[in-house]
This record gives sequence, C-alpha cells and structure tokens, in this order.
Amino acid sequence: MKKTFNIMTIACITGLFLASCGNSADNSAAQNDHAQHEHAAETSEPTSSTAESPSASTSSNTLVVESNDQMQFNVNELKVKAGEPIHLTLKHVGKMAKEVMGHNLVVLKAGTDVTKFAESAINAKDTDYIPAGDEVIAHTKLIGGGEETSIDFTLTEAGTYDFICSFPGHVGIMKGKIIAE
Ligand SMILES: [Cu+2]
Repeated sequence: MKKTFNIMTIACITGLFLASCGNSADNSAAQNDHAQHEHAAETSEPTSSTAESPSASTSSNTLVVESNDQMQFNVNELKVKAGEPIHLTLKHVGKMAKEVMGHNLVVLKAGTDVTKFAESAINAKDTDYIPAGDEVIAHTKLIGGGEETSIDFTLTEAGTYDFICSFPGHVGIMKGKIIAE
C-alpha cells in the first residue's frame, strides 16, 4: 500500500510538475510571442510610415468613393495633393435606380454655403441636380445602383473643400471634406 501510495504521489507530483512546467512554458512562450509582436509593431511603425509617405503622395490623388442604397458615402474625408491632377471614381454599390437613389459627387469651392447650394440643386433636375453658378469645381454625373463614373480635376490651392451628393435630400448625410495639402 505504502509503495503504491508513493508511486501515485510521485506520479501526481510529477504530473503537477509537468503540468505547471508545461503551463509556465506556454505562458512564457505566449509572453515572448506577445513581446515579439509588440516589438515588431514598435519597430515596424516608423519604417512603414517612412516607406508609405512617398507612395501616399503619389497615390492619394487617385480616389475611389462608394455610395449605396442607404444614402451614404463610404468616406467623409479625402486627402489629396494640391496642384496635382486628381482622378476620382464614384461607385454606386447599391441596386436602386438613379431616379430614386441617384448619387453624384460634387466638389465645391472653398467657402461655399453648402446648405444654400443644395437647396438650389433641388430645382436643377434637368441638369442632374447641378445648379447654374460658379460654386462647383468638379462633379460626377448622377448614377444609379451598379454604376460607376470617374472625373479628373485639380485642386490648385491647398485648403479644405466640401463634397456632397446634390440629389434632393441627400446632402444631410452624403457630405464630406477634401483636404488638399
Ligand atoms: Cu445621393
């Protein structure tokens, strides 16, 4: 009996030891892993930001904005390089027709009264809700679900420009800023 007890005790202790040893090994491995990830994140951050800066300056003027059946743009802030050509693509990823859920993207001159502009756009159905005037720097055509359209323009001066969808009732949600630097 005593011998059996001893063996069991030894087995038990060994088991505990192994278990605890295994646990601590796992923990330290996990901690090492974690530490390595943190370290990697710390070291990679400055490297990637310096690596991204040149490519960001060349690619930021190629913009893709999505719009949908929920009356939304997928972005509300775009950053571009002033004085360089911008290629902007507007996609309508929804299914609804442009007569009911049409979208465009209108870039307005800095300082434009957006609310006033949108009000006058309501009466400009014949020109796809682009009213006469000099507030518009560039605008896409009006599109419906499944369509996409592109425009090219340049923001010659650094500044912050409003962009909106001028379809009646959409400006409240469908608006954002283009920051030209
Ligand atoms: Cu719209």
